[in-house]
Parts: sequence; structure tokens; C-alpha cells
Amino acid sequence: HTVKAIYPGTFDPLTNGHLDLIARGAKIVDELVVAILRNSEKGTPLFTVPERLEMIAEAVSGMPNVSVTTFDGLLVDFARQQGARAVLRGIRAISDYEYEFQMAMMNRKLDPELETLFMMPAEKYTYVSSRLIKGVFRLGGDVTSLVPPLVVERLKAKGPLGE
Ligand code: COD
Repeated sequence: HTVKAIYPGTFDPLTNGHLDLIARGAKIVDELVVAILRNSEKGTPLFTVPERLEMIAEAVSGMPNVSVTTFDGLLVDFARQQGARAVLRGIRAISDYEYEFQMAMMNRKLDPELETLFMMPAEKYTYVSSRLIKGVFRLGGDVTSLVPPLVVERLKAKGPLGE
């Protein structure tokens, strides 16, 4: 059988850590759908959903079995609607574990058929997060080796103070 998985997130913005995970995931599942949550619970995002969609689409354009879309509502409902049997999530450090464990267990409670797959990024990306990227960029730091080129471009377009 073929395995379709969803890689859900906020991706505000996409980082090379996310991209590393996407590449690893795409090697082991048949089809990977990167799904941006539309009604983010994380406060006001720096990038709009269409901006995030465009940056991800550009970054995964060379990966034939990866697509990108958006979703709203419960992840389990979206996964079922997509015919996906797995959710891909990244674990960077022990600190990610508790949040990820709770989400995986809640999702399992909501849909026992949906599995959560955890993968670890390359070591050099274990400290990379969208939140830190935005913080460093706002203060004038160089993030060019930590995010895809289009993200650097779009960050610059927002200006060093963002917002
Ligand atoms: N290296 C590897 N993995 C990374 C890195 C990195 N450097 N940075 C981030 N990641 C991983 C994260 O661990 C995560 O697994 C994924 O990449 C996406 O990261 P974020 O931060 O963009 O995504 P989140 O955590 O904001 O996503 C949360 C969801 C959108 C998945 C969640 O809120 C959700 O499912 N919402 C829908 C409503 C719902 O179903 N709620 C109930 C859930 S129990």
C-alpha cells in the first residue's frame, strides 16, 4: 500500500530545520503534504498564510512527492479528508517531547487509526526554530544559512524590525 503523511505546522517562517525534516520524510513515505494551519493559536504571525504557502512551495519545488496546502479545524479531520494515515512531526530536543507527546496522544484519542511519526533533523538544525529566526533577524543578525533563500528575501522585504 502507499503511505500518505501530513506534515502540519505554523511555518512562520519555514526554516532549514523544517526543510530537513520534509526531505527525510519524503524519503520514507510515498506522498507528503505540508499543511499550514490557517487559524494559528500562536498569536499574530509575521507572514500571512499565502506568503508562507509561497515560500514553502518554492522550497519543495524539487521534491516530486511533496505538496503544500493549508488547513483549518482539527488535524485529524483534515488527515482523514486527505486519506492520510500518518502525521509527521519533528523532535529537536527533550523540550519538544512533552508538547509533541501530548499532541500525538490527543490525536490518537481523536482518531486511533492515525499514527504520528517522529523524526530528528540533522544535528546542525536542532537549535533552529521559527521564533528564534524572527528574533535574530529583527535584531539585525544573519540567518542566511538557517532558512531557504526566498525566506531570507521575504524577511528582508519586511525590514529588520519586522512587524
Ligand atoms: N528541526 C526539526 N523539526 C523542526 C524544527 C527543526 N529545526 N523546527 C520545527 N520543527 C518541527 C516541529 O517540532 C513540528 O513538529 C514541525 O516542525 C512544525 O513546527 P511548527 O512550530 O511550525 O508547528 P506547530 O507546533 O506550530 O504546529 C502545531 C499544529 C498546527 C500541528 C497544531 O496546532 C494543530 O494540529 N492544530 C490544529 C487543531 C488541532 O487539531 N488541535 C488538536 C491537536 S492535539
